[in-house]
Amino acid sequence: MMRFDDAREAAPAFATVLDAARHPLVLTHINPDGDAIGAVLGIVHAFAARGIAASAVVWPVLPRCAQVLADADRVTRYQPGAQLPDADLVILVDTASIARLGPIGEEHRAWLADRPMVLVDHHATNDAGASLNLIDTSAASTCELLAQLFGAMGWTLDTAAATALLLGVVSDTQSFQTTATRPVSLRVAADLIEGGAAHQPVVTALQFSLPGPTAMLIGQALAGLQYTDGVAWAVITEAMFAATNTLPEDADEVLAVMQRLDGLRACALLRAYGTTTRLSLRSRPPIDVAALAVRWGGGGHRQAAGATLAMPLDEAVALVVPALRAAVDAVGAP
Ligand SMILES: [Mn+2]
Repeated sequence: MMRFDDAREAAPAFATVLDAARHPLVLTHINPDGDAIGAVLGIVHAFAARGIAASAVVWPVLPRCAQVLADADRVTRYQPGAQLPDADLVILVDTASIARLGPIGEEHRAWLADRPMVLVDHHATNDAGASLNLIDTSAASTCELLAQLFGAMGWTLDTAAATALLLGVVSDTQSFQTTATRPVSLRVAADLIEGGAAHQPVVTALQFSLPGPTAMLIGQALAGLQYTDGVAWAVITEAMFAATNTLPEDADEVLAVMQRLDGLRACALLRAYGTTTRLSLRSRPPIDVAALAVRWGGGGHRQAAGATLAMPLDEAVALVVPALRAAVDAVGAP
């Protein structure tokens, strides 16, 4: 097992493994976001330019912003019980552990363990379970890391690959606003745009494409917003999703508004997901919400983390809100 935390240092080892792959399979975490799908398609296009057809499987669906990316419709949406495409190398991106693969990981644990696996990620809670790992927790996105890695490996990126990576860089930094954003995040974006990445379609896909139903979901969820002394929380019930005809990923837009609250220190969005509750946590430094998420079997970054709780919404609220309040109080006054 090899682990690197710097793309340049990792490049020779990655070049050896990626150059030898003939049937790579790219996987990412459940409910892939812009960074995850940008990384998946960035890799698929980088291989395609070298004459290698990589396959990619996600679960359950691609995020809406992926529509702007070439060949997004060729990413397979996993059906529980299905086989995975034959592969001589598994490439795991933006994923902290096999458990974060959801049913793909649960149903193919032995198959995955039998194959060489490389991993590129920036999550602080990554368990480095692959044979070759690049985990740079200071990277603002996995796509930023991949752009550095491909550059150091000497792989040239075409417009399709560069656009996919740019989507990940811009979305995971929330347009270069997150605390994780660093000078290299902007340099990587500049290089990608210089290399042909389609900047305006990415911006339109991420910033100017809010669907009407999602706006209504924001209204319903925020009508119940609770906000006192720097701690905010809100819930999304299955009834709200049904009434507005929205999807779980639309909840991210609710969080985006909550994060703008004046004086916010930490916030939680809890949404019903069948018999479980999906929890998303956000904070401003120095509040560490990854530590909280880990307590409930989740993970993430210090300022953005999540977990899936095996309990209904009301029980999850009773568990999470006091714990979030305690975490904020433990840090003391801002
Ligand atoms: Mn990411």
